[in-house]
Amino acid sequence: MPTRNDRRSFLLRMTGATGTLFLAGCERLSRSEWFPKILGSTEKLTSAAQHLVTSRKSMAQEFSEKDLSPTFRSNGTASPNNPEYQALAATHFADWSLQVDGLVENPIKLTLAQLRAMPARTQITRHDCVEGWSAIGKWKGVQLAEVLALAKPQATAKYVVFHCADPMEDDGSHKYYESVDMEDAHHPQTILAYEMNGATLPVANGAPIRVRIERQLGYKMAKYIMRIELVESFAHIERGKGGYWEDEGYQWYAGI
Ligand SMILES: Nc1nc2c(c(=O)[nH]1)N[C@H]1C(S)=C(S)[C@@H](COP(=O)(O)O)O[C@H]1N2
Ligand SMILES: [Mo]
Repeated sequence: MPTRNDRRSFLLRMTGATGTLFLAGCERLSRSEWFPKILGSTEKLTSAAQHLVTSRKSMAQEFSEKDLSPTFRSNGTASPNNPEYQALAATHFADWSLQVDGLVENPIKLTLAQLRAMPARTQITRHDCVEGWSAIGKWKGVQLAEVLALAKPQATAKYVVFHCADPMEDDGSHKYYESVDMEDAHHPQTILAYEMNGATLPVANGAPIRVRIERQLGYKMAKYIMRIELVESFAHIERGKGGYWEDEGYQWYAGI
């Protein structure tokens, strides 16, 4: 069994310069949901270590129904402070649509009904937040690759940016955003999820859709997605680091 210290030094080795940030979160691990059931086993450490040396195309571990956490908590925004979003939520997102644009041949808008009509993937996976908690949840959604195929990315597109509804400042500015590269965007387990644990995705967990990027840390899994933009660089977006937390100093590649 790895001890907490093993885990901590592992995270420190992985995170390098941002280690202190992660360490602060790790101090809270003992009071968190990290350890129940298989979460204390060597399994994750081994697979995490392997991910450093094996292909990024490898699959994240999938679990079974009996492994599901009793609850999947909400973290960060639980209800976007955004009148436009709240109006969409009031009618269960009947008028919401996902805009896919930027460096694409075919900019599109897809309604929730259209996304739900596309081929679906269901996966039970573990979510790891750097604040020191983990939870296993079941996600159903459409593969991001399917959506991108409809929009036809241009050859110059290098990253996929998720623009979210929730402002991170009280004045409504600095909306949450995140990004991944084309390889992670096309990974089979990268899905735009509209269901969690067999029910419609709750607002607290990112309704109407949130992305799952299963081999990355929790902060990459953007909730309340309104728009997907394909870009060649992040220079024109916020502070240019590819994500809200990256702009605050977190690592862009949050692989585990
Ligand atoms: N739009 C948006 N996406 C977000 C966040 C957020 O505050 N806003 N928090 C991130 C973090 S740090 C984590 S751990 C997960 C939490 O997802 P959950 O609320 O389903 O637990 O969402 C991520 N995606
Ligand atoms: Mo997180």
